[in-house]
Amino acid sequence: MTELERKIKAKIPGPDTGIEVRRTMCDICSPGMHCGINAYVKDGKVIKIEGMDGHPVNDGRLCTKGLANRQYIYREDRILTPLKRVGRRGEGKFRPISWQEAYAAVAQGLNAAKAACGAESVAFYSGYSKWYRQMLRRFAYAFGSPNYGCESSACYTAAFMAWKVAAGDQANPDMANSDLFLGWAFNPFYSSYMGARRAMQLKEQGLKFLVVDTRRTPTTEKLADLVLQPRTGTDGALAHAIANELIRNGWIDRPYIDKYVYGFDDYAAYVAGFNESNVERLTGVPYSQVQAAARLIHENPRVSCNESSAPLCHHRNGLQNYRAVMALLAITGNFDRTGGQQLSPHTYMHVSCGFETREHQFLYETRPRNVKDPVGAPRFPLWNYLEGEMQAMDLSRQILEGTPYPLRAVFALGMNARMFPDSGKMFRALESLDFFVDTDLFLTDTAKYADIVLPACSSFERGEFKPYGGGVAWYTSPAIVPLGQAKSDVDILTELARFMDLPDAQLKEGYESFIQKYILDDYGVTTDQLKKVELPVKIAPVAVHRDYELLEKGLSTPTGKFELKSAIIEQHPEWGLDALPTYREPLDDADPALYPFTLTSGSRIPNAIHSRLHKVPANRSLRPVPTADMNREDCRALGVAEGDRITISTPRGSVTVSVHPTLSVPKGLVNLFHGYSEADANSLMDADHLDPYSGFPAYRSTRCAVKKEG
Ligand SMILES: Nc1nc2c(c(=O)[nH]1)N[C@H]1C(S)=C(S)[C@@H](COP(=O)(O)OP(=O)(O)OC[C@H]3O[C@@H](n4cnc5c(=O)[nH]c(N)nc54)[C@H](O)[C@@H]3O)O[C@H]1N2
Ligand SMILES: Nc1nc2c(c(=O)[nH]1)N[C@H]1C(S)=C(S)[C@@H](COP(=O)(O)OP(=O)(O)OC[C@H]3O[C@@H](n4cnc5c(=O)[nH]c(N)nc54)[C@H](O)[C@@H]3O)O[C@H]1N2
Ligand SMILES: [Mo]
Repeated sequence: MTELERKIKAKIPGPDTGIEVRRTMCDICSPGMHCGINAYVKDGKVIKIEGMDGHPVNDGRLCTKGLANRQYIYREDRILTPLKRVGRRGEGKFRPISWQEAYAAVAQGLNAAKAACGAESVAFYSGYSKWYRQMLRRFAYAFGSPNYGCESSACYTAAFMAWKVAAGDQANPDMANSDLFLGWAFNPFYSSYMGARRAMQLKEQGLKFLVVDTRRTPTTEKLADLVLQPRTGTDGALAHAIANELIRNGWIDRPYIDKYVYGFDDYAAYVAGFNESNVERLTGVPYSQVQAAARLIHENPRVSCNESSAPLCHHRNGLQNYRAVMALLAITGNFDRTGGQQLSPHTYMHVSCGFETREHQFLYETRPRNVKDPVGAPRFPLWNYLEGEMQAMDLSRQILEGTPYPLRAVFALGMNARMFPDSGKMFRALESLDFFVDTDLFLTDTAKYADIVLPACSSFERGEFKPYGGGVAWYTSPAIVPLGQAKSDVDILTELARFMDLPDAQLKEGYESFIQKYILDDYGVTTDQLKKVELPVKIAPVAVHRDYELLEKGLSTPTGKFELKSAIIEQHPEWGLDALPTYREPLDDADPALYPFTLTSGSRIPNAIHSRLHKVPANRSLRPVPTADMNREDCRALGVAEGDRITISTPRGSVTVSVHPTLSVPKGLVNLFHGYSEADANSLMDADHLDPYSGFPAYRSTRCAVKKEG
């Protein structure tokens, strides 16, 4: 081997090897992360990746998912051209067509639905990806439809709504200055590796952790000073019992409550009903542990809690449960305070950037007036009041039933029918549409139902604006040209808006113009400047927190106070919702004699995210077979051992998976990961087992039966 060959084999960059290091980022997980990546490119192909030193999120590190990027972007089922369906829906028979043909077919399909049933009969939907969502929403509005909606109908928004109800806007923990962190449904070791790292560092510096989880996890073992392990979805009852104990002992901040909190007396009277007489029966947690938790809160002056985007709220009582947890902060004077919970609104695409933007203006200035209410509005009035976009958990019902008005076409970016509760119902709904377009990197099972499939490109193949917390941002450049004829989602939306001549000049100017005019102009920065930076740079000053300043000024709640009792809900008795964070049992009405177990599905695993990484060989090899965790005693009673096959069933259907006997789940609970197509957890869920406050599905509390296979 020559010296040059050796250098090429070692992937050493340089003019002689023709290997160049280009800067890009991973967008496989949440927008709060999006780690920096050095992509080693030779002959237009990514041959190696590594974490980027100095990047504000990952500083040289990458997780199991980030390290998968090379295999992910070159997955075998990447779509390389626009496709037109030639077989039955779902069959997967397509023929390649040109972009011009594709745009013409999409324009015709969407306009035909509009002509027949009105613009509102077309729904615009986004899956988990978020970076293009402003453009998609504006596209929907330019088309004349109120029906923009997304995966956030099942992720994060319920928690966001709970904060809006209580405090007027999103609040985050000032963890670095806390004495005690309420890690309520908190396991960053699997869902946010950098979050876990930060938590470990803070623990070393003395931060205490009260961890509340239905399972034993790395967090309960490595971080917790005290662990409470309630039955799934009973967190509201548990939090109320802790509150009652705090109130009884006088361990509350009375002057703070008198000044800044609304509804305390009614709340105190309500939580008095959660006490030593019933809490163990309701939650499974012994009262002595409730007392220990209250004491821990009392002994630690500065307390904050995690944002729970999913597990706390994936129950039919989820939003109320989260309100019950945040109430603990309010009665101990820990809201709007250093080391407590601080208001930190999302200012750009679900990220609390710490600086103001005019994203909101871009999103709403063209919202059509005098149109019908979006999907889900009648069923989820609080959602509609606070969010004003479609609650997509009502999408399959409305498509199939046609009430209150028909939905005939769906234009989707990255739709995964398997993320919806009762995914079978969503597939039936897609089958019944007049017209369905899906845009994805891969020919997914959902895309196979589409009339037209458009090929999107990955974060390595596009440029995008990316701000991070702390007022820093950059604008990435493509590390490689898009595979085949794939395009970036925002270019697809812009070109289609132009093709259809939608009445929105700004939309037709494209994404970069939006970023320049609505985000960067206010700070005197240009997209070109941000494309040249090596690492995200500071573009805006970050507001400094001053204790109780916002409470003194008045929050944007109707009373200006932190509301334990929601004035918005009080003002709308017709919604049939409770103003106090009342508690109700989480489980569905299936017969416990037939369905004696409880299914919780979706606790994160480190190697995968939703539907994305199961087809990536390296990640798949880490967990090749869909598996459910069950308590060892339950396994013994069923006569099953490690790797045996079990069938989990509900009134909707059944899936067969391997079993993993463990002590990490309590007796009676079955823990199943979602996202596998061959064992679809959501085929077991009930599309109507939803939280009436948020519309969120009860992925984490569904009755089920388990039987041993042959
Ligand atoms: N049982 C159960 N179900 C759940 C949950 C649970 O806990 N339990 N969690 C819920 C939560 S919190 C979430 S966030 C959702 C996950 O939401 P999903 O939307 O199911 O998420 P993904 O499968 O990651 O992504 C959807 C699609 O987007 C495609 N995609 C990736 N990148 C791009 C891109 O740049 N452009 C385009 N156009 N497409 C792209 C992917 O290939 C994939 O097909 O699942 C929910 N479903
Ligand atoms: N590796 C990986 N990382 C991810 C994702 C992924 O799919 N894979 N998804 C991303 C997305 S979209 C989201 S929304 C976040 C979610 O992030 P997290 O909220 O951290 O995720 P989970 O692992 O679902 O839940 C955390 C813990 O809550 C516990 N839990 C479940 N139900 C209950 C309950 O009723 N009460 C209590 N007290 N605890 C409960 C679980 O046992 C789990 O240990 O993760 C993000 N990060
Ligand atoms: Mo999520």
